[in-house]
Amino acid sequence: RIAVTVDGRPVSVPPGSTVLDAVRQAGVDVPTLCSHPDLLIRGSCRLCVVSVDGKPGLVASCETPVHDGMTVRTFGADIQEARRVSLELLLARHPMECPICERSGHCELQAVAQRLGVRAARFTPMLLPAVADRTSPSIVREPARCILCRRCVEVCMDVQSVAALFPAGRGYQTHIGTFMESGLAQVACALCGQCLLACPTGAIHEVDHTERVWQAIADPERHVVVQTAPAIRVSLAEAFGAAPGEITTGKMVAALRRLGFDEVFDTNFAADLTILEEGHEFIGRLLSPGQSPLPMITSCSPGWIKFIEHFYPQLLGHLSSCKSPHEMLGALVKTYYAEKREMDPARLSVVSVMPCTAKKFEAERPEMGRDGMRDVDAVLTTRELARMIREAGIDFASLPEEDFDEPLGLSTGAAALFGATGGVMEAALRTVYAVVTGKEAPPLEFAAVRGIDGLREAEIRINGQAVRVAVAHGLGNARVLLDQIAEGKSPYQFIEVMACPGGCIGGGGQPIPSTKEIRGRRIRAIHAVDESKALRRSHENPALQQLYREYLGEPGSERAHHLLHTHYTP
Ligand code: HC0
Repeated sequence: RIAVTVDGRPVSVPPGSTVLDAVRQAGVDVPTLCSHPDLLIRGSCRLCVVSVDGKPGLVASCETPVHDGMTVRTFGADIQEARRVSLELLLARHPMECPICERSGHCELQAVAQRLGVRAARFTPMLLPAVADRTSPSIVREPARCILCRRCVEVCMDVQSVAALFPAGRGYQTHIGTFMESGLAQVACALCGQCLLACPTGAIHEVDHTERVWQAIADPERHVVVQTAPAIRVSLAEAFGAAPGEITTGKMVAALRRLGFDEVFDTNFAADLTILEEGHEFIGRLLSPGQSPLPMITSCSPGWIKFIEHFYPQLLGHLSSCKSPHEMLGALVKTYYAEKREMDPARLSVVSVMPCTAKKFEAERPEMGRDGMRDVDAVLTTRELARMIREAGIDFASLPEEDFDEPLGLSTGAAALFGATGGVMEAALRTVYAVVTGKEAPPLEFAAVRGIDGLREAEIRINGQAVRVAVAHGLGNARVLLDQIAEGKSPYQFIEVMACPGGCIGGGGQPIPSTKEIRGRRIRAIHAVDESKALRRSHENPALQQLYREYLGEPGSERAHHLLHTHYTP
């Protein structure tokens, strides 16, 4: 280990550490706007400057390696002044529109300005004449609010391997650009929103659907049904100050009723339904290999779908034909549920609360609806729901626990798993194994597909046949598996891909911050939800069995295909 002295206190850090690591080890919190625990960014914002014995001037601690015997000073008039100048230069090109900015109150720039005691703008404002990009159905970019930290570039390029965003221009004209300065809707962007999670300010945010949801709720002619994704119940409370991983399913349902939704359903019900449809499809492909290509790949993560459409359109046939669960639930609300309640489906609005920005895009895809009717009418992110709860003056922490409505609110532990990487695979294996072997006590937990490694694989023996499966989360990892398929070298029969690191619990619509450590806590909560359920295999869901008896017939039936499946074409 390397011995360093920070403000007179000795610390030791592993070789390869930076001065910033050593300073933090000493318990000192230096300000920074570009450093991020999941990303490798060095020296963009210059706020973390410190003095190091033997080096002239001040150095950015995040990009300076430690050496044995180094002595560091983290505070003093010179350091204070340097940090303030750097910050004020950033503020000189930043629009002061905090009261109307989505990130106000939890903006890192705002927090640092408060912390450094900056009260006046010393430098003449020189705002870039930047125009907001509102072309995409999911994400808005407001370049005027950008502080050029490059976190979005790093996550888009190195984690997601998409490279939709990159630095462009020189000097004062430097900005984060896109190919030919086009709108996000015109470039190869997966709309996963990881850039948005990484952004320290309000320069990237979701397209707001709260206004259209308020209007639907206020309209006495409309019957407004809401559904919540598996990941919301383990993260929503973070927006109200709770620790990551707190499970607040009952309070979430209670809050939605108080907001005025007429019916509160659970996307988890449709996750169970997805397992029956997708499991059936997989067994079919496995037993008649010539008909549809193997490996079959999950199709529920819309950022992933957009990625494969842009970068590997020749492999679209590998996708399962299943729509994603919230689209399935929307389709059922406007058919099965409308018939049961004798309601005109045109009077129904379906609102999905999702941890995902790409779901806004997915809901508008032409494939997701029929007879001129959308399956889903609005998609709120976890953050947007939290804003609505706050706007309505609801004290989230003191809400009682309430249950979802019947019949589309009942779900198993398998469905809960969908929210975490590996969860769809594990849920599918539970049902596929039980159906194929007919065993009474098939295995419940498939540990090999759990975990946080970007790529995981397992071999499961079902009735003597080896089934090789793989799981990828984060699009850079998905690319590895796709390259194998493209080269004809994939050893797998079934692959799960989720666009976002950690799966949906790490989605672009989740509370910020959303770091690796926080994602780990949310994943543990997802597993706890699974373990708390009396029923843990999707095919055991009695409401689902009733749906098949009353309406759909068999998995893969003609009606199931009409409502629940789709095809993506290049
Ligand atoms: Fe997911 Fe979903 S699990 S995509 O990851 O499959 O967003 O949470 O709602 O639809 O169920 C996201 C999360 C969902 C869907 C489900 C799937």
